[in-house]
Amino acid sequence: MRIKKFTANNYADALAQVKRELGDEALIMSTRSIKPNSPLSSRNVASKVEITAAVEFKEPEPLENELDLDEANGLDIKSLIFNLLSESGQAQTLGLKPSQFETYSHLVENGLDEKLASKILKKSINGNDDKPAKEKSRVMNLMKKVIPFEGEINLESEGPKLVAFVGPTGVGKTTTLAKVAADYAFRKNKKVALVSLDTYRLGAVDQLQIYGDIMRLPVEVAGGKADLCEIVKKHSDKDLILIDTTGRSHRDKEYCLQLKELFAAVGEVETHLVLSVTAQEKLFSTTYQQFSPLGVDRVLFTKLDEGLSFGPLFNFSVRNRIPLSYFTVGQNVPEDLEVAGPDKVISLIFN
Ligand SMILES: Nc1nc2c(ncn2[C@@H]2O[C@H](COP(=O)(O)OP(=O)(O)OP(=O)(O)O)[C@@H](O)[C@H]2O)c(=O)[nH]1
Ligand SMILES: [Mg+2]
Repeated sequence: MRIKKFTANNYADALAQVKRELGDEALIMSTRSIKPNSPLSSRNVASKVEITAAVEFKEPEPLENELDLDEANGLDIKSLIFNLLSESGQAQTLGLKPSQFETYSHLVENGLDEKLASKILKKSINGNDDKPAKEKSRVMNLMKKVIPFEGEINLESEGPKLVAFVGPTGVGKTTTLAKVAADYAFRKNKKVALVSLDTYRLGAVDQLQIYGDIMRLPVEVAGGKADLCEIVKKHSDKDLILIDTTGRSHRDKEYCLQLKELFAAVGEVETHLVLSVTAQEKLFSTTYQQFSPLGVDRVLFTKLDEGLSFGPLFNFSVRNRIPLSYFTVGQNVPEDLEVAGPDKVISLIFN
C-alpha cells in the first residue's frame, strides 16, 4: 500500500492531485487545514489543506514524504487502516469513500465544520443504497434531519406573546423586527405593539418610531422594569408584542443580566438571538455565550444576501440545538424576510 500526503490551497486542488497521482481508487484517510505556523506571519497568509491518501500498489516508488507498508499476512491493510483511523475519532480522519470526497470538500469549503461534515458523510455510507448517484441526496437528507427549526412565531397560546430580539450591534434587529411586525399586522391581521428597550444609542428609538408610524402600530419605550410591566399591561389586548433591544458588544456581560431581570418582570419572553451571516463564525459562539443566561429560544440569521458561506449557520444551529426562526435576505422592509427551514439551509450550502 502506498500512502502519501498532498498539500494545496484548497480541498478541490488537493483532491485533483490525489486523483492525478494515485487514481480514482485512492482512499482518503485524513484531511486537515494547516494554519500558517508563525505567530508573526501576516493574517492574510491563507491556510493550506493537507490530504493523506492511500492506494494499493504493485511497484513501490521512492517519493518524498511517502510511507510504504508491506502487505501483512493476508490482512486487508486498506480496511485495517480505514478502521483504525476512523475509530481514532480524530478530527482529520475521514474514512470516506473516494466518491464521497467531492461532497466533503464542497461542504468544508462552504464553512461546514470538518468534524461535522465527516460525521454526516460517514453516516451516509451506512445507508443501504451504495449507488454514487444517490450519495449526495442521502447526505442532503441527513443534513436536513439534524437542522433544528421551529418556523415562524407561534401565537397559539393565550394573551399577548412577547418576543425579544437580542444580539450584537448592527446585525439587523430593528429592521427584522419591523419586517416581522408587518407580516403579523398586515398579512396575518394580528394586533401588534412594538417596544424599544433601546435607550442606549442615540436615534435608536426614532428608528423604531418611524417604522411604527409607517405601519400605524403603537411604539412604546421602556427604560426599566416598571415601564415594561406597565406597557405589557396596557397592551394586554394585543396578539404580539415585539421588543427591540440595544446592540451591545459581546464583552458587555452586565447588559445580559439587566435584560434577564427586565424579562423576568413580565413573565414569558421568547428570545430570538439575531446573528448576521457576514460576521465571523467565532462571534456566533461568543455572542451565544453572552446571551445564554437569558435563555435563547431561537436563532435568526440576517443578511443572507451578503453572505459568502453558509456552513457556519448550519454548524451553529446543529451544535447548539437552537431552532432557527427567520432568515433575512435584504434591507427591504417588509419583503426581505423568510421563515427559516432545512430546505433553505440545504439550498444555501449546496447551490
Ligand atoms: N444586506 C442586508 N442588510 C440588512 C439586512 N437586515 C438589516 N440590514 C441592514 O443592516 C443595518 C443595521 O440594521 P439595524 O436593524 O439598524 O440593526 P440593529 O441590530 O438594530 O443595530 P443596533 O440597534 O445598532 O444594534 C441597516 O443598514 C439595515 O438596513 C439584510 O437582511 N440584508
Ligand atoms: Mg436597533
